[in-house]
Amino acid sequence: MIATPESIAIPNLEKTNSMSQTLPVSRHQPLNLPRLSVPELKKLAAKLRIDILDMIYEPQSGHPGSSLSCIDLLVALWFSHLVWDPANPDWVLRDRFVMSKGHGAPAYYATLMHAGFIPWEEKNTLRKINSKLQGHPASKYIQGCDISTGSLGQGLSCGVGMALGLRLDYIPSRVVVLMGDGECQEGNVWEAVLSAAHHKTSRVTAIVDRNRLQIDGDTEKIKSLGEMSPKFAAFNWNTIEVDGHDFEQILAALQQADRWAEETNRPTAIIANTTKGKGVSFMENQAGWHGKAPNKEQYEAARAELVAAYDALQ
Ligand SMILES: Cc1ncc(C[n+]2csc(CCOP(=O)(O)OP(=O)(O)O)c2C)c(N)n1
Ligand SMILES: [Mg+2]
Repeated sequence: MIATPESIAIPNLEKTNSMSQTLPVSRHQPLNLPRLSVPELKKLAAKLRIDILDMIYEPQSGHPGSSLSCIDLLVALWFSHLVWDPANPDWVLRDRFVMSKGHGAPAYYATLMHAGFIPWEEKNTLRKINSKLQGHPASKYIQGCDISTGSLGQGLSCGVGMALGLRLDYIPSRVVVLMGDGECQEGNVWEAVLSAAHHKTSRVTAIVDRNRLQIDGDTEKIKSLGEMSPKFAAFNWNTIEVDGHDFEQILAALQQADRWAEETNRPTAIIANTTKGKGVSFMENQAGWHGKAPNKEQYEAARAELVAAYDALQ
């Protein structure tokens, strides 16, 4: 499936919102907003995987497993779904994005570098003193970043609050929140899930990076999350499960979330089944690579794999 501008659903502004208020604000899709086809998205994600590895190797610090797990989701979101203005990061009608799993910052920064919000010259400054690229995203320093994150469990509450604020201002923007699965063991997440359903914030979409690993191992052994879709459904959310590395599936789910936002009063949870460390064979499904930098030998081996995968897409 090739995503064209026409295929990108923007909430219907003529309709009423879930509080039965007429939405008077209209918005256009900025002309220079990058919208990539699926082959282009695949290639971009393969390229950004290399940038993530480089970024973490340089300071010998960061979260490779977590970043490689979610980069396909971020690329699909930013370059085929979210509406934003490359020339104006603060455009009031932009969609809002919350990187609730803030430790995946290298993936987020690589995405925002490609979006043009962070200069590529800053790539080698991750986690360095006085760098804007802190270990976790700080909205004060990062253009295109709507809220600082890193303390797990809080992002969905922020996203629901944003949606309520947007509604008060009659702004029809969508709010997308990306969470880790281990993060969903935080009680705050489920308070936010309740709030979103109660307040009928149907334009909120929560994506769970369901890689089944957290910092110390298997989520199911540490505190079982079980089947996540029925849990969200029981809280009155729409739910959909996808392969979080399959762009067709990710984009179809996001388009479904848009339809549901107009047709139902419920927010949507996308459970994205992913592989932690995706793309580097010795990092895949290994909790030990959650937050550890590779040494020189490991870096060279990992980079060779990622470059080969990128070249194969040429
Ligand atoms: C409130 C809070 N507690 C602990 C941490 C430390 N921490 C950082 S990442 C992480 C594990 C997260 O696992 P998961 O949500 O599954 O993320 P992913 O697998 O995508 O890395 C923990 C415990 C934190 N950032 N915030
Ligand atoms: Mg996880």
